Amino acid sequence: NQWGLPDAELEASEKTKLQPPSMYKVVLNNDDYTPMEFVIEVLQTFFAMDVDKATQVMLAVHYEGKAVCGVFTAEVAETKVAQVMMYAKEHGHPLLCTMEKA
Ligand code: NFA
Repeated sequence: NQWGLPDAELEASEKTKLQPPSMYKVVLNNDDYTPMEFVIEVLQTFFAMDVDKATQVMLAVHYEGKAVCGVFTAEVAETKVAQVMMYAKEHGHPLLCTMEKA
């Protein structure tokens, strides 16, 4: 530890300092049916991308199978996934959005 003391002599507070939150990648997965324009709209709407960035990410998903849309804390990542899945379902598209630990 930073004090050069045995761990047993550290104050409890030294071991219970708040850790940074775990971060999660939100991932879009390719499919054969969702229109490219719809994926671009999703990336602009839920991930604040401009049309050029959204097009790049959409094409990365299309050609590579999946791509990361952003990295967020667990609660934000869960919300993004739920919003994208609900939006796709509402529009009748099978687009799949998932999250994985960063
Ligand atoms: N592969 C889809 C198509 O050719 C486009 C797509 C891109 C779907 C990214 C899902 C994610 N219409």
